[in-house]
Amino acid sequence: MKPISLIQFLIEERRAGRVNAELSLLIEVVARACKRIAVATNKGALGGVLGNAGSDNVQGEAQKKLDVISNEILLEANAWGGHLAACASEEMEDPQPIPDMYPKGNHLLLFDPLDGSSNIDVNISVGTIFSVLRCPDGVTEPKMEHFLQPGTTQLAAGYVVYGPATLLVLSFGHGTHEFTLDREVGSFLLSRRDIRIPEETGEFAINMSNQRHWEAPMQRYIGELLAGKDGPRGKDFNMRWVASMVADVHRIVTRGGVFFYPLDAKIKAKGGKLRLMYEANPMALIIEQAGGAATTGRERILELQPTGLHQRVPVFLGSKQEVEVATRYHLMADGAQ
Ligand code: P6P
Repeated sequence: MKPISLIQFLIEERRAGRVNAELSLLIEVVARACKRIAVATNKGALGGVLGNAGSDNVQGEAQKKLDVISNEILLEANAWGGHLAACASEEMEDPQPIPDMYPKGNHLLLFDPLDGSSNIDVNISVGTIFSVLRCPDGVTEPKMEHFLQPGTTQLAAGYVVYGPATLLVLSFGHGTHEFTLDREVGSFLLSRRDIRIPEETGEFAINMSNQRHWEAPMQRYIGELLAGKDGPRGKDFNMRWVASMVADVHRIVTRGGVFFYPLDAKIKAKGGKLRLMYEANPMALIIEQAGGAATTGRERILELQPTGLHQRVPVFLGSKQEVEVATRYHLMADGAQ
């Protein structure tokens, strides 16, 4: 049987009362914009879009040309649709209001337009991460504080991974589902419904080069994984690190695993490396809706009360059992202090 398209899926969800018309149209617009980003990334060197843009983003990171292009594609696609009150992006200091000439909607869209962009020039998978919040009633000119809602209030979260295939993974809080882009037709087709992440795993993802900077409980936990079957865990573990969150998370969504970007002495002052509002929160909803867990090593990510649009947090996510073990080690160490 031919898989259903994203649009058919969205109509089903609307009929089931799990999504309203405005939100489903917003997701269609975002998915269409990501198809354009896929075309741009797939051009590689032929598109004249590799390399640095010669500017820095709000994080002080050198922007790739494709960062800027992807950001513009998402802003332009969402300006006229009438579903949004404002957008926020990793690439922009402040929220972007919808231009006055267009109708405004009741949603706020946050995104990392091209996560992992440092991998573009070496042709490793990158992705777009997005999160949808409700715009507070009566707010027509959303300010930053209107975006600072806990991850549990997200109406939708998703990512698109631009890899050998272009895949959209999406959750409205009623399961996590995967769509594969059929390039010949130009449609996203449902490839996995109600994904379940195995609770146990033998695979972890972390940037080991930071090991000497980790907190003691992280040293202990990873040390036990590395000890393998002769150690306290009694089994061998494999390791992966793509350094593209969307690619690492998608591997976990596909076959299980656990991903860590813990606090370390280098980044402790900043609160972590990954951003809460448009990386950790959307990924946490997707992972939890697939039966996994997502914490900061101490707290459930989705329950954090945000304090800033570009706030950074530690991220432990993936197969529930391993996230729980690593989190327990941190809480025990805190309790011992
Ligand atoms: P590191 C990419 O820059 C990113 O924000 C995530 O996509 C990725 O998981 C992480 O940073 C990689 O960080 O320190 O290994 O380069």
